[in-house]
Amino acid sequence: MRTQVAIVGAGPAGLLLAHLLARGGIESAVVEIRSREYVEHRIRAGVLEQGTVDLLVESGVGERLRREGLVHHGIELRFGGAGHRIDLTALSGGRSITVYGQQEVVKDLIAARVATGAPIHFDATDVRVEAFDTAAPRVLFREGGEERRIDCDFIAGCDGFHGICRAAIPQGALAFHERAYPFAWLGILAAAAPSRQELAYASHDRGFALFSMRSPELTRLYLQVAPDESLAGWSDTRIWSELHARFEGSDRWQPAEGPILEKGVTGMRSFVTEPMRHGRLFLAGDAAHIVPPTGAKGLNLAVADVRVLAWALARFYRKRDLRAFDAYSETCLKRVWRAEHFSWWMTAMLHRFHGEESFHRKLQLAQLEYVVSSPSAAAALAENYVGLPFAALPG
Ligand code: FAS
Ligand code: PHB
Repeated sequence: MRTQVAIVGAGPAGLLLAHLLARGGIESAVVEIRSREYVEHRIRAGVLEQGTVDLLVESGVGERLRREGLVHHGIELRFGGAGHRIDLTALSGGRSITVYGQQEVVKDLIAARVATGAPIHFDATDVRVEAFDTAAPRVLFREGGEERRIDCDFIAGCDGFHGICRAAIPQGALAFHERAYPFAWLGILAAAAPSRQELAYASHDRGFALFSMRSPELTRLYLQVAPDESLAGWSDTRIWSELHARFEGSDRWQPAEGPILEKGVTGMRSFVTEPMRHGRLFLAGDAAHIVPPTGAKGLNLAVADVRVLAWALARFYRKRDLRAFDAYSETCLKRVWRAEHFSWWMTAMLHRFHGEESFHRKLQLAQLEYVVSSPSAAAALAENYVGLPFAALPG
């Protein structure tokens, strides 16, 4: 097969890139190792930045998002037995977040892709990327027992942290910057009507907890647990009991309980690959970087990356201008490092570092007190949380 851009991975990065390219008249083919059913039901992120929502709506895939997404203008930080609202919209010049599950974004993007009839290969196996340091790169894979080959001009590595594209780049060509955290998140999806309108982040002596939601019927909750925590030790009763303990406060608010539909443990890491390009292979999204989910940045960074990549590819096909590709990695990494810092900062401020001396916990509480009492400190959190404006891209 022949196409202009071969995209490895049908997560938010790969699917949105395919969609943006198609709107610019650029052909692509998407190769995905999982089934359509699997990727459309993988529960992950839940918070969309203002810029992400604007881009999805402007590019014609935001109709259901506008209808079903929950627009939020604030979050609450809970510590020391009290809740403190951060007015995101007032502090960020009118910007907001929208709660809309990542799997819903994926469904909308796959529906848009399928409607165009453009190729998307699910259930691929043995995916390989080759010759991306030449002008004739290619993607090889097996589909239905048949060997397949896509000849293309460029390859977009959108295959996530555990994909093959980053690993295909020759040793020594990339630099990695990473940090591991001494905890993980145990996440649950509960069939319970959210008992509050906005998200609540709790920093309790017992550990961090997060209250979020997916719809008027579904509550999403997270608990800080040990980095190698096994779900086996967490009965539904123990989960609810720990959540109630960590959300305790003088307002007596508590998450409503309900049948737990899904449980999972997600490790926490910060990771950045530099540069995000090698020859005609471009890395985007989790294939290039990972953030701890505390700042709700992972999915939004993937969107920001492919917005720049789609722009660079459009400039090439419109003007045969290769210089835009030179700007890709540098432009993306500016936003990536801002989001890496914010995600690390939120994580360091809100989680319990068991084993740390009492001085560390006192510093955390002092910082939380400052953030909720100083308008400028709260504004710094708000503008990062709703998402800073996208980088300007020359026409
Ligand atoms: P993705 O990982 O979403 O997509 C990569 C795709 O490539 C997948 O469909 C995969 O099947 C496919 N693939 C892998 N190897 C391949 C190969 N060899 N060939 C072809 N395809 C291949 N972010 C938040 O903001 N908030 C959260 O609460 C949150 N929770 C998360 C929970 C978990 C368990 C994980 C793993 C991540 C979470 N994230 C969260 C981050 C997450 O949302 C990512 O940032 C987001 O999925 C990034 O999108 P992509 O870059 O498209 O990568
Ligand atoms: C979620 O709803 O899944 C969510 C919300 C905020 C975060 C992380 C995850 O910081």
